[in-house]
Amino acid sequence: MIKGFIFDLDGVITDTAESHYKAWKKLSDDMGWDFDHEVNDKLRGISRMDSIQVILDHNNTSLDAETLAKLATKKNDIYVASLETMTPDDYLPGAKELLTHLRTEGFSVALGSASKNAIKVLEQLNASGYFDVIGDGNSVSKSKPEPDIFLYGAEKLNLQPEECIVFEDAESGIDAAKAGGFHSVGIGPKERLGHADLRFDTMAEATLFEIKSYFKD
Ligand code: B16
Ligand code: MG
Repeated sequence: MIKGFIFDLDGVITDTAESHYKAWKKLSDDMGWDFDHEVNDKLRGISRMDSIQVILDHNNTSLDAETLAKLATKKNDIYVASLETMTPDDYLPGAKELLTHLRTEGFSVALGSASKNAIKVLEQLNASGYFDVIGDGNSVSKSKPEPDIFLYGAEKLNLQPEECIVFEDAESGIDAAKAGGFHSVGIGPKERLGHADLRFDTMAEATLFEIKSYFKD
């Protein structure tokens, strides 16, 4: 029986991919690295340090750990500054409606994001009240596709993985949900999320009615 929901943040509740893109692009331009939207799409759902490694690999470059950490911090400062303009109007269409519906129906709800800035994003959206548990990039050390962030959320909700549905926009996020024994809903195209149990192109289609119909016991 489904008792809980665990939501990814970026790409499910709100769309920060373009803000991440602009921050990585600025850093890449400063460093003389090649970076475009295709590379940015590979960063979906993966941690900040894994992201900078993907960009370096794309540029056949390597740097020492200290320099890498400094550059990742520089990118993060640009990204965090851009969050100041985010408002409660910036939910992805349908996300706020689903979260509200889950609250009304008494489901347990956790956040399971790779982002270390998740609390800031939730504050900007005024969304913290929708979540019983917040799991973010500071909660676990192994990031997606490892299942740790979702296992953390389920444990804090006092639920078993098979009692929870994970919502994800990233291929690595659905991999993580499956590795942990969770049900999964993918938000995005089939080419990326064809392995999710259930998939919608956008959150606007992900109504509680549709979800309950699919996951009924
Ligand atoms: P930060 P999610 C992920 O969030 C993003 O999709 C990914 O692009 C980003 O690199 C990662 O958070 C880390 O973010 O630099 O803010 O710690 O999709 O797991 O909610
Ligand atoms: Mg995401």
